[in-house]
Amino acid sequence: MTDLTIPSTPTRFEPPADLAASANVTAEAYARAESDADGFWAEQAERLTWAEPFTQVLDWSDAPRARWFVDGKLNAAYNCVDRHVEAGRGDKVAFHFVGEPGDTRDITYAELKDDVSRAANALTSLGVGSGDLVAIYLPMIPEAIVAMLACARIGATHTVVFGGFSAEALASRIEDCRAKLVITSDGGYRRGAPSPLKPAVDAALSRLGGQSPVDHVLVVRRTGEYVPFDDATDLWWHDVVGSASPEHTPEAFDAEHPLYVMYSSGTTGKPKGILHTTGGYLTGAAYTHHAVFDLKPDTDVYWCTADIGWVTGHSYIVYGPLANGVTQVLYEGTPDSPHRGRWWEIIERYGVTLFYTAPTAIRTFMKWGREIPDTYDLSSLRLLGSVGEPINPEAYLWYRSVIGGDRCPVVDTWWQTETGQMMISPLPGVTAGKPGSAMRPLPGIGADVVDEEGRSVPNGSRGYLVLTKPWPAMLRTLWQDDERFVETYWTRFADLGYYFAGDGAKKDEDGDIWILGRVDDVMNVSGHRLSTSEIESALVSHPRVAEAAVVGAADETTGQAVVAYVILRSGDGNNGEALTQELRSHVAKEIGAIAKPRQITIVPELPKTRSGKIMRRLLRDVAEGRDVGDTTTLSDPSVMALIANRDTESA
Ligand code: 6R9
Repeated sequence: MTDLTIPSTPTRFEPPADLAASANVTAEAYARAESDADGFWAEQAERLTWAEPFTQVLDWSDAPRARWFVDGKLNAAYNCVDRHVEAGRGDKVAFHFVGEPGDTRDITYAELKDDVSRAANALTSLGVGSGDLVAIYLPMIPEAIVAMLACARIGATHTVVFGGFSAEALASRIEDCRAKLVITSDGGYRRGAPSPLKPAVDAALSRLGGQSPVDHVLVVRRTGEYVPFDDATDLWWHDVVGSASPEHTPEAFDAEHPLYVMYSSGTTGKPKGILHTTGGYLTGAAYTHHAVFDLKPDTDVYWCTADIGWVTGHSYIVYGPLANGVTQVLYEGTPDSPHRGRWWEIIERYGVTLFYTAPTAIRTFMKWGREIPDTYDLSSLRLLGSVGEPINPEAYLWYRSVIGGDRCPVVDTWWQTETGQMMISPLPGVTAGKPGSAMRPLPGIGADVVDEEGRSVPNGSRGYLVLTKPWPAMLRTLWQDDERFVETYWTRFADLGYYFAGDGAKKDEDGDIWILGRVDDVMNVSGHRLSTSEIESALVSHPRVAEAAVVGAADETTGQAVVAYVILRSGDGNNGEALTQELRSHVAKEIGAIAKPRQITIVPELPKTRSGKIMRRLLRDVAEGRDVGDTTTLSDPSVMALIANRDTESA
């Protein structure tokens, strides 16, 4: 986690007067939701268009398995697209798409409706229907959103796999969810060059061989580069979708119909398939997007820089913003292609008013220097959001001042793939924000910081972050692993019925919440969740590695960085730089480039307790350059001296 030092008297920034005066949500919302939670959430659900009304807000009788908006029926794609067209807003731009090479495309809601309808018809013609799983492995191009909405429209459940993940990671996800169809592209543009995607799908399918559940691969042409094509399975998107009819009548699905599965790193090597359903999820995403960004759909231009391969892209590029009918920017590439002012140039060009990004990006821009954003006109901005990891006060202050011109409030939004929607965040028209604090649970949300026994800690103390009541966008279960769902989130404080978030937090003297980072073996690298054991498994799958221990060490730019300690199998061969490079590439191949260790140190032994548990805490001390703390529980305390030695050699 970022080394977050909580100042004793934090600075506070009052909401701008004009924003407060016309804010979508005022302080009353907290009391309203507190006194009548069902009524409050029913009101939020009315933002959506229901084909059949719900008869009950929440059925919690089988807790922790929730049913929200019981008996209600709706279509998520209709809510995100058609109803805006029917309301006469078809000409409104849904997306200003900016490709990395500089190509741009404006897509109106009417065009989006036609595209989604064509894709829905195409999927149906490929035999995909309600209850089927579709894997989406695409760059940040409009077709990614069209594909997600087309699935939702026909009741197929999508699982978007981040384009940076490797063939191995893709194969395990396809296998776990038994996807019938994979939607991919020849590639996308990254750092000024085409970067292929389809070959990873081919490799994943050949790895699965006869076990592969996939009937077809639908390929979007983006880069025009050559791709091997297997006529038995592969189809071009422009052929199949391009020739399909733009007429499609959406069917209404139950509020609890599975909308998507998003795989996320857990504390074991096997990623968790987090399941989100339709009515509650869409309500939670749409309400928080409206409340936390103070969204004025007629005038705002919104830009969330997340990738649709992560939950932030699902809730705050696709479902929340489209349900709210806003105009947004969609950008394909990296912040430094072709130059380091690319993002600010886009904000200036499209007059972006609401901007949502991650602390790791902000820290990178800080390193590049304020001279870069200073040359652009960023005066259209009126609100800035942060997500993915704790934002250290320095980054917050820089963001607020350099990007926000000291005029825009910063909303630091804490939430997770599991929560589906923002949970702890300032309300921009109400809260006097403190740099570094996510502040308070949003209206209708119950969150607390508790001790080992689940008792609320007094102000000024640290503890575990818990969620104390159900919320509409909560995960419903883990895909085909309900037992792990209960075990992971609901067992630790079972008597109290609390959801265990896996984060440590502190309540300051005013009772405001500061998130301190994960308390489990999950790392946060540039806002991406990675599991230590997943990377360890990748390392030990290399023939030269006998054992590996991975820790997340504080890193100035990425929040945490992957640092690995490896014991080699005996035998000859190179043990030096060439081998560590090879191991780094091996991890990239097994999981993806984001999981590549920053540093690998080859050690003779790992620090273990007498019961054989690796003491990662000690390795983290070494990785972060601290004196090693208490080693008395080690079975052999002398190993730390050996490791510390190796670490200085390799540094
Ligand atoms: C949305 C998302 C969830 C984990 C979460 C926490 C960290 C996210 C944060 C934050 C401090 C914030 N996290 N937002 N920590 N302040 N505003 O990132 O989902 O990828 O599932 O990660 O990220 O540790 O538990 P996900």
